[in-house]
Amino acid sequence: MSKPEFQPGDALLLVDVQIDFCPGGALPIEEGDQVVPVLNRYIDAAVARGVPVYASRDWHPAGHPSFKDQGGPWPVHCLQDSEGARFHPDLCLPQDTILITKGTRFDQDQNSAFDQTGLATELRRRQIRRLWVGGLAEDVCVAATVRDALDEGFDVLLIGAGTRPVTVEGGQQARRRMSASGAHVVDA
Ligand code: VGL
Ligand code: ZN
Repeated sequence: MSKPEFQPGDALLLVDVQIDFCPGGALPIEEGDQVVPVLNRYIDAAVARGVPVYASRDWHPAGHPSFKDQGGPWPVHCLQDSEGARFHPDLCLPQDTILITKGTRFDQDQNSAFDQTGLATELRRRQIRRLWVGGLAEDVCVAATVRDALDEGFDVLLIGAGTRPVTVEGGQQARRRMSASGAHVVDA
């Protein structure tokens, strides 16, 4: 892996690196845990350069509309305060990580870390212009987050080795779409 070349105005955004999305979890993504050592290197470099670290978490109430038993597409996962909703234990988040909680609405899912969280406002307030994005899952919440980031006018660097999809085809399609929309894939 090459060393990330952070610039002033950069932030690191880690999407949903939670136990339930890793092997053994409630909605396991193949090799989901393998993003952790990769993202830890980015965290180290970010801390060394004073680059702020943001981490989103999927944080669902019981009976969430995205759950199969409610007619949604997914098994029950990332229940608020459950073990499976915790960040992966090996992810070395700095103490001053800025937490983005999403998926808490009773009436609709929020795949993107920008969806009704105020994240764009927060980033502009901190004069962030460019985001390094990694996490889970590439074809679901990472893709939605990258799309919204680009729509909000941020430059996006997708950390290729630091993300994994729910399905292989979904991941390929998501990466093509993110690239076509202007995201740059680094560390592929
Ligand atoms: C996610 C499926 C359901 C994700 C969240 O974080 O990518 N995927 N909820
Ligand atoms: Zn979810």
